[in-house]
Amino acid sequence: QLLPRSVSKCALLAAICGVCRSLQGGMLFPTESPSREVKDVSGLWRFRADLSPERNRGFEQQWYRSPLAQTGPVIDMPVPSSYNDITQDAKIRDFIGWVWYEKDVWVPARWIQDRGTRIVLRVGSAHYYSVLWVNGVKAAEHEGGHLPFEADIGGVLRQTSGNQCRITIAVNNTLTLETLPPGTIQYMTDRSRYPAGYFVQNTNFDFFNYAGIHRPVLLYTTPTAHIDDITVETTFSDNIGLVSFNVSVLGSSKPAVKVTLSAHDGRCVASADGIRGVLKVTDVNLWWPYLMHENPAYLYSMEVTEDGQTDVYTLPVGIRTVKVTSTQFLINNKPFYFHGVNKHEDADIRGKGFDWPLVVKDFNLMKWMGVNSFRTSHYPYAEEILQTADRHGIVIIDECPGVGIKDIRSFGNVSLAHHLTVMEELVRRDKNHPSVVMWSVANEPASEMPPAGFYFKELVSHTKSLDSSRPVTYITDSNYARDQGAPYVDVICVNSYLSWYHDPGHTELISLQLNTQFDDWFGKYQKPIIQSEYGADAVSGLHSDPPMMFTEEYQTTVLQNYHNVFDQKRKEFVIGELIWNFADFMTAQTITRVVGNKKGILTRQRQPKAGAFLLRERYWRIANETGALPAWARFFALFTF
Ligand code: BDP
Repeated sequence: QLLPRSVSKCALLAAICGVCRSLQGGMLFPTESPSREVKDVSGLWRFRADLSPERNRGFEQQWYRSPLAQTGPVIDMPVPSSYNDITQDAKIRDFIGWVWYEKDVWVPARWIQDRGTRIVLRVGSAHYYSVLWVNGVKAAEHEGGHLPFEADIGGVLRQTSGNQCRITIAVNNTLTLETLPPGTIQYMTDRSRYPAGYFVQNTNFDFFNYAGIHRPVLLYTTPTAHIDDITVETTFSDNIGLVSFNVSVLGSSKPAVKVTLSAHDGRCVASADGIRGVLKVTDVNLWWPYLMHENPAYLYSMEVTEDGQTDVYTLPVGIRTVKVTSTQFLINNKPFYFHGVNKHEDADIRGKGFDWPLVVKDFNLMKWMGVNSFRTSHYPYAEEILQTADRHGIVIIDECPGVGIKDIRSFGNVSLAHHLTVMEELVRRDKNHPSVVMWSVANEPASEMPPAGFYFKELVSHTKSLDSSRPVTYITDSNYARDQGAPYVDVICVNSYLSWYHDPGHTELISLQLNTQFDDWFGKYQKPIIQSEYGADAVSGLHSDPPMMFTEEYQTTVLQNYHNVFDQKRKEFVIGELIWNFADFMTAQTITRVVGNKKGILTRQRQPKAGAFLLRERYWRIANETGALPAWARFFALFTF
């Protein structure tokens, strides 16, 4: 059974139950506190790919029932990591179907003995469809590759074992017309060219479909009466900050909640009792983006306690507002210009596996380049990345995995129902991050097709009903002139590849064509525009003058031509520019990709190409023009460039 049967069953159920049902429960990031413990069970796991023709032997033989090594040969597999690039075996790199992970962990005895302790197993993300067992008992099932899922496993543990716990996770990377992103499995039936049972996975997106357990696996505890979710929304008036909060408590019929907000120095600046209310902060320190203020990224600490310290959860809170006019994007009522990048979760060996050295290096590079924002193209990134952005003041456009929706069959009700669920999961996870200023519901869908209008109306309005404090967009391909979704979004985000996919080699046309692009979109919709992708491939070290495609000189020439137009249009209604891409990244093998996409201004190993220096100079200059740079940075910008 190549396709997880339950994928279509779940999606169908969701469609029947109506597209606007809400997810149960919260998804607070597991943190330690006086009432909570966290145990990271990432590391080395046992691994086995199900290479049987139908990919279903693991289920037929119930590999979750006994130690995986007893079912057949297992290999070491690091978690978190994609499994694709870990071995020397192309069959594992290109594998499609179920793979099995297993690990034995010790659960502290006191967790098991204390019946007042809830024990939760949480998977940061696994791509694409996951089934989770604990000691052979099914504990959870989850569809979707970039968002967390968890299971309360206290009951199973108390029934089945002592303190040893065998965790088994089966993960299937098969994509269907109804998954996000969509894909199709194609069986090749010409026996003169393909052996029996031969199939390939087709997709419409331009990055490698890395798979496996991509983010940390954690065990954590809460008391049974516990804080399940917290929602904060912030605003301010003059020097008073307002933080409205809503706390949901489970396992207690009469929750007694106390909320306190502390400043950096630990001083309590506001407090309140009750599950909802508004905290008033005098002389507020607002959360400002990097390079926009002397003291960016100010975070308060909000401590929520339930019933006299029974449960305690601490949430970082940045107080800021976001607004959109027909020509501007305002953060704290001041115009904000996105000078940023598009990224991927992608690196050598680990693929899409979460990796702190890579995260910190990327933030250092972004700050070095004067980047004030990025878009999580084309799926939600790890929560640790969002937390880092909160702490550094890097602004985020938070994108869901709605990429490559090109087939008309992917605009049906089953797809829509799943897409709405994914938006619910995304907003539930990321709603409290001050860095997140906009939701992106899709990238370059075939928005000219008639069903797209209804589809995007539903998606945008549902996202707004989940979170009214942030604008919503989707990323449109400049080719889709007859766009059906644009009327519903707040900000128009346009991708275009002038002198690359159109008129290749003719950089002299960029100015004319880009002006036309902007004037057409603004003329039609009167909404602010972000150039959400532009760029050109450059193989690092390849040179030619006059510039030729694929050289570093060509990439910088394309950038310069775009920049000249941006500099005119940002005086009018263009509110941002995001280069495609921050770094080179892996793709499927095709005749248009030379070991991956080379539109990075950095190599995949994060070394700068000429374009990175060009962009660095530009971004610091733009930041300096705003006049809001901290003194050290103004000095730096003046004398460096
Ligand atoms: C854009 C896509 C992006 C691709 C890029 C490219 O949004 O995912 O990687 O084209 O072709 O249209 O480089």
